[in-house]
Amino acid sequence: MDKTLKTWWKESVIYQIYPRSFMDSDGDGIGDIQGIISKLDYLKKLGIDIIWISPIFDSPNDDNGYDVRDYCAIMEEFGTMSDFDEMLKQAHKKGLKIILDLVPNHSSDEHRWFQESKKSKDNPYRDYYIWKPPVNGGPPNDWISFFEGSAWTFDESTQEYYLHLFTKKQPDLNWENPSLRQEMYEVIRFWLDKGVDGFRMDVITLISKDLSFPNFPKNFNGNHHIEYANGPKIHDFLREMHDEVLKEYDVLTVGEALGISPADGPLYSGHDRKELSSVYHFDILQIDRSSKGFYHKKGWGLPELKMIFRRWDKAMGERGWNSVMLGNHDFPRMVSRFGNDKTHRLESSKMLHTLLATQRGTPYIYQGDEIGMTNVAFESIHDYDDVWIKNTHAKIVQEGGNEMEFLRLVHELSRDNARTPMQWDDSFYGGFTKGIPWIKSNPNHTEINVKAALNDGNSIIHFLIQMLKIRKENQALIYGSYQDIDPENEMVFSYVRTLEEQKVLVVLNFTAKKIEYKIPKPFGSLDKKLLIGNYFDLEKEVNTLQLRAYESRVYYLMNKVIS
Ligand code: TEU
Repeated sequence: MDKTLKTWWKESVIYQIYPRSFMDSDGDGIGDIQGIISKLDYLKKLGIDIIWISPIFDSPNDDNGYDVRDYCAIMEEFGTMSDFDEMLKQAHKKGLKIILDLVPNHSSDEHRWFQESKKSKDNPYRDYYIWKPPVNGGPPNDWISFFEGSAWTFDESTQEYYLHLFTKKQPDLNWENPSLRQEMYEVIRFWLDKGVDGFRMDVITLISKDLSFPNFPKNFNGNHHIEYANGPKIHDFLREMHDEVLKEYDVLTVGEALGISPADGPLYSGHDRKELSSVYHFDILQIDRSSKGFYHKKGWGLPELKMIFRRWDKAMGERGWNSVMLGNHDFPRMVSRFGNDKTHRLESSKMLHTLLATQRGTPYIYQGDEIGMTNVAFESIHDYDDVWIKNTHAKIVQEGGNEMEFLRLVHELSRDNARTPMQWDDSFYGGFTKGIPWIKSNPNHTEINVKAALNDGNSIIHFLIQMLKIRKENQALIYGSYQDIDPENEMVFSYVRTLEEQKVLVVLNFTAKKIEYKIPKPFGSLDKKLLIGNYFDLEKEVNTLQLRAYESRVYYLMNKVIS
């Protein structure tokens, strides 16, 4: 490989913190910055390198911080700017980097800009947002919000509609306006000058709009994110952002890339493009959802999952850079969705962590996945907090739909599955708070918690620490090319990573069944050394493996044929 393409952030592992649910230091039931500081040593011990913190900016919390009121102030519930400075300093001292979650597509309707913007049509800030006159007495087009209802809200005082692709408290910013863009670059500069190590950029693919604001096409299949994403000026805006500010800093920028295809990936993250470092796509995150929407399931199989990994690797290869994740604060728990949280929580969690650590791309560990936290099933819809759940529920009630069925879908599919408090120990609320948490804890904290995991040599945490060490020690797992060696197999995922003379073979049983697995030629006949597996009692096996439920093995392949 081209050595000039090596960077620190390709070699790093990212840990995502959802600050509201991570650790509460002052007993108000809401996680905070001092809480994060108290856990930095723990994070260091895991072997992660970069912490991505979901938004910590001043916000009225209509969408838990993804509705920013002031981009350069800290949310009061989370602490102060001096808490932030202390967190950054301490993290850096321990060799950990921090990236913030910038929300450039929309602000809160309580942001000073929007307050001004809605005052009058000739206000200097009017054009910071997207305002349109009514069409035939109704909204300008048929666009719908991700969180239910029209994407347009009528403002009585100026008699125009404003666009919000998310809630009506999240008006979309108008990136066509050069002053708005400069303000956003100043925000970026403000944080980079403080020393932050980069940004995750929220729905960055949506910032450029089709200025003709067309209705959905006739054959619209419900995938509105594809209609909204990748607007005509997206790459101009990103390049300008890079030239105006990012290029002066050695930072990681990762775009949340809703609605893009593999072919678009390298346009955003190509090393020669001067836009972003990396992106994360939704093809895996939404593999179980139909185009009808977030609460509509579709079946999927292992060959489809493999195909997505293959396609994205092929498109990005060395040219762009992938982000590898199986969950975050917007999706159910990794083990409940891709593994088995009933009978094989430990084994399947370890197997999934193996997948994350051995694909080509920067791995992301979502808080709590290091102990195999699971989905939750609250009894009442009123125990849930997510604005998406609330809006969908309100619509179902209004339309006289099936509320029980919706609650069942929420148990399985909702975002709040990933937002219950971090489970630190077996005490009240999992040791997350001394007060009452903002959202109920998962009752299984008595059994699944960090304290218990650290005390158990066979836990997911200890496996993960080992796995991440092995990733660091084997450059093939970072920079090596990727070859899926058994694409059609419906039960076993096996692939080889190759870097010059180094070859690493990964074999993952995605089922609870015992499988006799013949490693495809020519890899089966190479002598191999086991680097890590999620079962202890490994037999010396040759080219046919007896895989147990959710078994994972990572082998170093020798250049010596044994059979
Ligand atoms: O997510 C984008 C987004 O649309 C997700 O909410 C959603 O999970 C996806 O559409 C699945 O279909 C980002 C943030 O991560 C999310 O938390 C915010 O709510 C959203 O943007 C708005 O800022």
